[in-house]
Amino acid sequence: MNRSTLSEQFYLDQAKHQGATGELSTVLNRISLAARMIASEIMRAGFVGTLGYTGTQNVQQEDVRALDVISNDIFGQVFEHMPMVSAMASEEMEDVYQFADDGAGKYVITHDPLDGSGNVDVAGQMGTIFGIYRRKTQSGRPTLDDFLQPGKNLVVGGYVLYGPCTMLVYTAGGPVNGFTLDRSIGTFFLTHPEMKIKEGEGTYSVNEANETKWDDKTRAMVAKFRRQQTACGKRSARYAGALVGDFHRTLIKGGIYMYPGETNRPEGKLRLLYENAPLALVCEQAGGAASDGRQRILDITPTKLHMRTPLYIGSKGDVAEAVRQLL
Ligand code: FBP
Repeated sequence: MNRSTLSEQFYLDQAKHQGATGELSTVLNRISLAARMIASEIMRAGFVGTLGYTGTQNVQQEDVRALDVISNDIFGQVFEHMPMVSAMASEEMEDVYQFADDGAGKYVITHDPLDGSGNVDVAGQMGTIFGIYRRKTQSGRPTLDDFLQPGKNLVVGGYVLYGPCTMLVYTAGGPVNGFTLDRSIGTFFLTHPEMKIKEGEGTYSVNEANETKWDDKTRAMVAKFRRQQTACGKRSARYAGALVGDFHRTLIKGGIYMYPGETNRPEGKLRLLYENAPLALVCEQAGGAASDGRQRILDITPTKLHMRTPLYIGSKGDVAEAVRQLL
């Protein structure tokens, strides 16, 4: 395998190719730095005692883990004093966080610093999900309005997978490329160029223990996938309990990941701005699809920072079949 394609060089080449200023490649470099720092924190959590909870709850009313806070702080650290980035929105922060500088930066970042943090104590897969938007407001400090944009406005969408290896996968609106971290030298190398999702094969991924919370149509649809009774044919069941892990497998093997709405929570669990939209951009750029069961995820304009939507994401045929069954 040609290991010459360093991520840093790739970002620069891509920027040059797009006639860009290179500011975006600087932002991508910072994201890969955050990924390496978070990967290192995860690996040594057992030694330094950062497994477990902090005893506090976040804006989602979820119990916060020490690594959730550490990962969120790392994003704050790597983007403080980055003139092209003026603010960030995070799963772990109630409001928009404005960086100290004059706030003139043209980009804002959305992120889930540690997705699947429930897997911390069991050494399971976890991830970071990120999106970069160009601000809507040209002057002055960034506002909430700069974040309430549909996913189709994303400049970059991507994720980091922390597992047996650490991978960074993103699209800047063009092809989807995957990089693997060589921990011995702390550098990401391009290992998965121009990723394309498979059609007509793969797995289905949903937490079937939530079945009693679903309406009849959703229950019937999932049952058809379980019984191999959909137009998609055979699909094995897989569920890592971490969106990034389940999505990454779906991107490589094909199939579908679902987090349906529930009768008492029709909007479901997952957050549009920093979970569903960035992954939807990656999936669509890889030839797949992403829906909330009724419309394309990338067409939905968030009405609030922590807005949730149901998610059906994966191979075009599987998502179309799931949506058809929900009609
Ligand atoms: P966070 O860990 O970032 O809150 O993400 C939500 C998440 O953990 C996803 O990663 C995962 O797919 C899903 O929730 C699991 O939910 P459930 O336990 O209901 O299946």
